[in-house]
Amino acid sequence: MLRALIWDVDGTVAETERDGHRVAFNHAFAEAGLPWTWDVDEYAELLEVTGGRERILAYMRRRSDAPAGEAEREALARQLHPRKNAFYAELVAQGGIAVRPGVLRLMDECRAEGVAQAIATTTSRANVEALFASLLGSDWQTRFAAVVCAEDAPAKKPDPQAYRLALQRMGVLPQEAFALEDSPNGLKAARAAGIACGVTRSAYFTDARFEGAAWLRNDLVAPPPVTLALIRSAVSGLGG
Ligand code: XBP
Ligand code: MG
Repeated sequence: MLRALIWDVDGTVAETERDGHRVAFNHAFAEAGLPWTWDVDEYAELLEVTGGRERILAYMRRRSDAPAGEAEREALARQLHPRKNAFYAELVAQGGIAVRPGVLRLMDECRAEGVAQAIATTTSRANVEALFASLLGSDWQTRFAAVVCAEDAPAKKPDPQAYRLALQRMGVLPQEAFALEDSPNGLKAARAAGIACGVTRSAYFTDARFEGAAWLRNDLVAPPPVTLALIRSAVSGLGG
């Protein structure tokens, strides 16, 4: 029986990576006087590392103009990352990021049918707050039984920690839940927690392989639209 739907955020709820996080990282680099710019193509590679601070650290390893010592790099990443998140929040508050098609309809359907909802993301809490306040209004938290962010689950996807914590906080078993993801790392995380997972491809993962997905689509609206009935049939088909 389906009791809970667990949402990934970046790429799944909105196209945040290309138009939000990437742009915000570049603002933070410029503000710090660093000649670093992440273009749309390079950011595709950088996304293999989940977590903004971790992504900055991975990038520094390939830059000859980055600080040489590990401790200095860590300190610089810790300085840049909150500034990046502040720029991201500004951009989102200005309405710079639109919700992906079908997301709000499916969220409303869950609420109407008493299916609990949770968020399991590797992004910072401040980013989730900024994005959902902009998309759903200031009372957005009332829609979710659990909101698990990077601060709660420091082991980033593909580690299943965020999903396990979301299940635990809701008191739901893996076979009673369904996850929605857009990335191979997100899918791996959900599957490693024992949760069936549907994938809507986002801009950066159009050609990625998604082995083990319950279904794979370009979005939640392409006919037939993803409804709770469709998700329920995927869960029961998997023996859940
Ligand atoms: C997205 C991420 C995040 C964002 C940046 O994960 O990997 O790191 O790119 O956010 P998900 P932070 O799709 O699971 O939400 O800078 O806050 O890490
Ligand atoms: Mg994602």
